[in-house]
Amino acid sequence: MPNHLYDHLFAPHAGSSKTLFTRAGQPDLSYDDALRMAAQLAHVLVSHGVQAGDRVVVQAPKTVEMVALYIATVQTGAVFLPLNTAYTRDEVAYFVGDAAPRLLVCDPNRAEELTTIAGDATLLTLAADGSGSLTADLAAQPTRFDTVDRGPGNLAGLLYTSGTTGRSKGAMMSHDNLLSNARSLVDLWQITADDRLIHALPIFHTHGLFVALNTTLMVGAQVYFMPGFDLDAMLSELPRSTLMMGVPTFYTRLLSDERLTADLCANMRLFISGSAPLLAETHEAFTARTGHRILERYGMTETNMITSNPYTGDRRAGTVGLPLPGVEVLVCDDTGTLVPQGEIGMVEVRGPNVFQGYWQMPEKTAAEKRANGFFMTGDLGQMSEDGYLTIVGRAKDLIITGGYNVYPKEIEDILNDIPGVLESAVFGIPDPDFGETILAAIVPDAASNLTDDTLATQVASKLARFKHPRRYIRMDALPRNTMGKVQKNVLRDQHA
Ligand code: MCA
Ligand code: AMP
Repeated sequence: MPNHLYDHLFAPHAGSSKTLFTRAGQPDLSYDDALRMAAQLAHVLVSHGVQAGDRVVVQAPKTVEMVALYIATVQTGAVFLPLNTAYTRDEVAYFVGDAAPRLLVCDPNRAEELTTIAGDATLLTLAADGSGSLTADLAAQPTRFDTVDRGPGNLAGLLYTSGTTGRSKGAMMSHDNLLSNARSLVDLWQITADDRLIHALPIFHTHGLFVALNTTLMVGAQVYFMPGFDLDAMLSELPRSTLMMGVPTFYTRLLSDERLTADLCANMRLFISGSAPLLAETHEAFTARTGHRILERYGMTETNMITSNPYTGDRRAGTVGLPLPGVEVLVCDDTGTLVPQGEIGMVEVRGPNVFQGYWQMPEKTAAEKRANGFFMTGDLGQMSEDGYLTIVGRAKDLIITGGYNVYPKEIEDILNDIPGVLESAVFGIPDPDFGETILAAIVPDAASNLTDDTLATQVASKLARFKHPRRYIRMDALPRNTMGKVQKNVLRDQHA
C-alpha cells in the first residue's frame, strides 16, 4: 500500500548492501539490514495491536534499533513519539496521559518505575545494547512488511514542545511535513550518497531525528552513529567524514580542543549548526581555525526547518539565512502586519513544513496559527534588504541550554508550590558551554527556613536534570514594571 514517507525516504534502499550505520566497537549495518530490522519491528508492533493512527511512545537509549523502530512505526501507519531520556517519571506520565499511546517503549532500567504510569499502553523495553522485550523475538519475524496506506496529510510524528503555559503540547507532524522539509534540505545542503555524517545528536528531537536522519537516509549516505556527544570520538571521526550537524555547544567544545585543526577537517564538506543561537565569534573562530564557514539554520519543532544560510553564497555569521524554498517568512507586529523592512518584529512562517496543529488542543493551535495559515514562532527577528533573517530575541519566555528548550513557567510552578516560597522567577544567563544556564530568583516567606537543598530536591523529584536551576537567589521582592510584570531582563542583567 502507498505510504508517503516510507515510499520516498526508505523504500528505495531495500536490497541495498551499502553501509548505513557505522558505530564504535559494533558491526556496520547496511541499508538492507536496517530495513529488514524495521520490517521485523513493524510485525512486532502489529502483534501488540498497533494500528494506523496509534501513538508509539519511545523513551530509550540512542540505538540503531530505535531508528528502525521509527521506520517501523511509519510503516504501520502509527505515530512516532520520542521522549528525552532525561525526563522523570512525572514528565513521562504527562506525555503518556496526553497522547494515550498503544505502546510505551523504555529502557529496561526504568521499566519498573514506568509500569505504574503506562495506563492502557503495553510496556516494552529497549536497552542501550539493542536488547529488551521489543527485540527479543525479532529473528522469528518476517523481514518484509506490507506498509499501511498513509497519505501526505496523515500523521507520522508527535513531538512534544513546551508551551508558554508551562505544559507541553504535542506538535502533530504529517508525512509531508517531514518529507517536504527533508527534500528541501537535501537540495539546499547538496547532501548525496557520497556523504558521511557524524551523528552525535539525540534522536528524540527534530534536529537529530528528522533533520539529520531523514536527509541522509533519503539519499543513501553513510552515518557514523554515536550514542551521544563525545569530543574525542568526534575529533577522531572528522578526517573520515564529510558532514556534521550540531548545536552550538558542539562547536564551542570542538574549539576548546587544540586538536581541532584545518588538517583534521580537510575531508569535511559541511558543518551545520542550529537549535540555538550560534555566536558570531564562534562562527569566526571556527573559520579561523578550520577554514570552514559553519552553515547556520533556524527551525522549530512545529515547523521543521524554516531558514538556512546558503551552501554556495554568503554564509553570514549571526544570521540564520534565507527562507527555505516554498517557505514564506514574515516579520510582523502583534496584529500580523508586516513591520517596515529592517525593523524588529515577530517571525511568522507558512509552508508545507508547518505542523498540523497541537494534539487535541484546537484552541492552542488557533491561538498560535493565524487564519491565513501563518504560524507565530514567538521569535523576534529582523529581515535584511536581501532577505537574510537574524533572530534578535524571543517574545516567548524560553531558555535554551545546550540546545534543549526550557520554559521557566514549568519550573516556577513547581517552586511556587513549595511551602515557604512566596514567588519565584526563573531566567537564563549566558553560559560559555551551554549557551544559557538556568537561575531561579526566590522570594521566601520570612518565617520559613527554606534551604537550597529543599528547593533542589523538590525540583529534582519532578523535572529532568537539564531543567534544574544551577543557583537559587533569594530576594525580598522580584523586580516588576509598572504593569506588575516581572522584569526578567533586570534579573538577567543583575546576575549575568
Ligand atoms: C546535559 N546536561 C545539561 C544538558 N545536557 N544541562 C543543561 N543543558 C543541557 N543541554 C547536564 C546533565 O544533566 C549532567 O548534569 C551534565 O550536564 C552532564 O551530562 P552529559 O549527558 O554528560 O552531558 P553532555 O553529554 O555533555 O551533553 C551536552 C550536550 C547535549 C551534548 C550539549 O545536551 C546535547 O546533545 N544537546 C543537543 C540537544 C538537541 O538535540 N537539541 C535539538 C532540539 P549533572 O552532571 O549536573 O548531573 S530540536 C530544536 O531545537 C529545533 C527544532 C531545531 O532548530 O533544531
Ligand atoms: P524547539 O522547537 O523547542 O526545538 O525550539 C525552537 C526554538 O529554538 C526556536 O523558536 C528558536 O527560538 C530556537 N532556535 C532554533 N534554531 C535557532 C538558531 N539557529 N538561532 C537562534 N534560535 C534558534
